[in-house]
Parts: sequence; C-alpha cells; structure tokens
Amino acid sequence: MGYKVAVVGATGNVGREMLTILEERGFPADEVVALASRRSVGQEVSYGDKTLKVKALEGYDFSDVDIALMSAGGEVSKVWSPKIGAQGCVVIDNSSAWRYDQDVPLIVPEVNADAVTGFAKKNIIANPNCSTAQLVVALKPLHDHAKIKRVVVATYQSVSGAGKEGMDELFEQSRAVFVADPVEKKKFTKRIAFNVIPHIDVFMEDGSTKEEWKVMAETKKMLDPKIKVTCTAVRVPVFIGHSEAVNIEFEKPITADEARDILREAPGCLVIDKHEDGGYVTPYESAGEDATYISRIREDQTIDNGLNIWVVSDNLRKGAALNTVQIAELLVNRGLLKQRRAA
Ligand code: 11C
Repeated sequence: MGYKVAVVGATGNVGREMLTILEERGFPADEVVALASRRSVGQEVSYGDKTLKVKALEGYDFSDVDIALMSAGGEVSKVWSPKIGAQGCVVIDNSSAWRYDQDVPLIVPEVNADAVTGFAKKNIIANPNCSTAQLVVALKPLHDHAKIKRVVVATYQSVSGAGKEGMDELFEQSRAVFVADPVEKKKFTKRIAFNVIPHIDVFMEDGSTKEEWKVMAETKKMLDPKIKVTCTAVRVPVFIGHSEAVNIEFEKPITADEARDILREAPGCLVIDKHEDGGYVTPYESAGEDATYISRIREDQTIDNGLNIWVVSDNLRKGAALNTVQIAELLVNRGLLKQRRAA
C-alpha cells in the first residue's frame, strides 16, 4: 500500500510541476489530492494521465494524509502548515515561511539529507529558495574538497520565479513591443521585456533585497554558517531557468581541472564545460530538466584559491517541485514516514 499525498496550491506553476514530478518519478502514492484556495475549487489539474478536481484547503481533513507538498505562498503556509502538521501529516513547504525556524529542517537532499530527521518537532520541512537550491548543489562537493571561505554570486532569474503572472507579463510586454502597443507593468516594477531588473522581493534596511538575503541565510543554514555569502539578484527576460555567475574563494588550493572532476561525480550536477562556442549551458536548455548544470569552470587569478563557475537549473524543478518530491522520497527511503491508514 502506498501513501496518501496532498498537493496544496495545486493550480500554481510549482503545484502543477509537483504533480507532474510525483507521477514521473513513480512516487509510491496510492492517492493524490489536489488542494487550493476556495476560488480554485472545481478547476482540473493533471496527474499523469489522470485529471484531478481541485478541492478546498479550508476544512480539508488531513488525518489520513501522510504527506502534504505545499506551494501556496508564505501567508497560507504560516497559518496552515502547523494545523496540518498537528494532524500528524508531514508538510514539505516551498515557501519562505519556515526556512529560518530552528525547529524546521531546510533540506536539499544532495547537500544535507541527514538533517531531515529534525522535522519531528513541528512535522514541517522547508524547501529552499530556487536560487539557493541550485547554488548549494554546486557548492557542496567543492566545499567538501577545499573548504569555501567566501562566495560572491550574481543571479539571472527567470520570470517564472514570480509565478504565472510574471510569465504572462514577459509575454504580454514582448508582444506589445513588437506591435507597438503601450507596454503595461503589473507584476514587475520596471519593464521586463528586453530589459533586466536588479530587484527581486522586498528591500531590506541595509539596501539588499530579501532574495539576496535568502541566498545568504539559506546557504549558511544548509552548508556551513562560516561561509561568507554576498549576492546580487537580478530578474531577466527568460521564461524558465535561473542562472548564476559564482565566484568562490577557498581555504585550500583547488584547480579548475580538479573542480571539474569533482563536479562530474557529484550528485545532481552535470558538467558541460567545453572551451568553445556553445560549450556551456543556458537557461533555455535547462527548462524541463532535473540537473544543476555547471559550465565556465575557471580559476580566478585575482585571488588565492579562487574559482569562477556558471550554474544553471530549472527553477520550477530543482528550485522547487523536484526538490520537494526528493525530500518526500528521502522520508520514504529512510523509513521516516509512517503510513497512517490500516492496510
Ligand atoms: C524568484 N526565487 O525567482 C524567487 C521565487 O522564497 O521561495 C521563490 C521565492 C521563495 O522570484
């Protein structure tokens, strides 16, 4: 007998992707329910070749649900995750609501799988921000080899990170530019079509944005609190796939060839790094794929023990839905998830 899984926020970009990935990877579910806010009730979503009718989150009885994959935003998660957890169902939450809570593990299975056991206090596990997930997958094997001191990262983040509205805005603005219609802004504060915007999430007191802060705080929580991280997060006119230009300073020497060999063997990583035209990965090619792609691996001659790398991944998959399903698989494979219904 398999598990009963609820996908909460099933009509959003990430919720739909969660359903696709659960089916694609053959997650041992014998029942999957799609939940969302009242206004989405009755909508249909796909789960493999099945169609699920969306039910209301409010009032749903989780007492026989084994696992809830949540992608309904921080405000919904703050209210609902503890209520669902209190009913004995393990919540894996994709929002930022619980990531920085000491009693909630923040997990990327390739990086800190052993920390998952900490979920029992609240029955909540957090999934990181998409730009952090792909970053730590690439950094972890290098950190294990040569100990990272400092990371300087510039992100190039696709509009799907801002949800369907972000994707619609890029499409609509691009169309408007081509037909010489007025370009309207709704989701982003500046025009995104044929432009880049150095602003994701709200501004903090020190002038950073919350997105930049998340990359720093989450990398420290999952990888090593001693690593110094600074980030500039930028929205770019790409539909799917986040890219990152990453400068890394290590304590111990490491050559580009060594880094390439280490990353080739590392879980979740795929090195495409030929020193020729097109010998690297762009976000367009990462869309729909599971890997964290690493290209442009080279030594930084301006510092001791420095490397530059280019990291690209599908933000809706490794950055969100895939990582969430991998956490669910981790719970199953380690026997941490108890089936709640009689066989
Ligand atoms: C973006 N990284 O690209 C954001 C989306 O904290 O889970 C995910 C925000 C989060 O806009």
